[in-house]
Amino acid sequence: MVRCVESRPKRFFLFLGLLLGFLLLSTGLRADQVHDGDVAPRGNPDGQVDIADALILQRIASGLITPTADELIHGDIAPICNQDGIIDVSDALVAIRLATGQLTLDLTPPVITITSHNNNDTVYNANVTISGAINDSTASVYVNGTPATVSNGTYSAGVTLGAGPNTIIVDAIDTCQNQSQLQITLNYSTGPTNVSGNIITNTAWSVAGSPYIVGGNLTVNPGITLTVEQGTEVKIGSTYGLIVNGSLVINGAESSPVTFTSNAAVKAAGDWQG
Ligand SMILES: [Ca+2]
Ligand SMILES: [Ca+2]
Repeated sequence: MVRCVESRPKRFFLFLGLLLGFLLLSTGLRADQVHDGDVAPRGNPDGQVDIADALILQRIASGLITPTADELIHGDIAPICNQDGIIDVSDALVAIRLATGQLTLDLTPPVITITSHNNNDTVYNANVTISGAINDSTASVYVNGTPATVSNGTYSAGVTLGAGPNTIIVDAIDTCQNQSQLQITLNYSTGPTNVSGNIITNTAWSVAGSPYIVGGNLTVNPGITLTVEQGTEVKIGSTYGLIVNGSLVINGAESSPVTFTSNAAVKAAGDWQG
């Protein structure tokens, strides 16, 4: 006799899916985690705070009902801008002030820009100053975790780069804990790097040494691979050529291409021989 046995992993994932669905339905979970006071109608909050929200918070504060995980986040609105993780009578009182228009909460993240550099820029000095605009005078700005100087709607901070690509993260956080973040990549090059003659071992050129100035005929020997990584610039001097007897691999990306140009001050077609 052959018995058909359902596999355990399948049953486990079915159980997990049902449990998750039940939890989402029973708690009315929203994707956001905003301390806005919107808890009513229960299980289906309507995007506004009125007296119904204050009443639910009052019942939670009195122990008459148990808050869901979602209500614990959205209902925790006191102390203002400095939530304490519990819902008590002060949260209900803030909700009443919101419902009656005596108070509005700052739920808007600060807007920041980076104006000193563009994403994927190449710089030739390890020390750079990152700067830009910040629209909220109460906000603190951090560049790679270091506090920036904020003044008259602008911020700036010094950063020391390592050779090659560097991730720059700018965080802004206002006094109500609203946050925003920007991220760019800056390439620090120790170049220019002068190259000529024969390449006799597998070699990679990257933005860390860019631009590569070809100052004489350059030959990639048989069996040898020259890899040119994304963002690298190669400048080939007048009348010189790149002769590939081995392999040439170009790893350009759309956002960070590899460029081959003439090294002549005034560039003309046929300056260099491919
Ligand atoms: Ca509501
Ligand atoms: Ca609270």
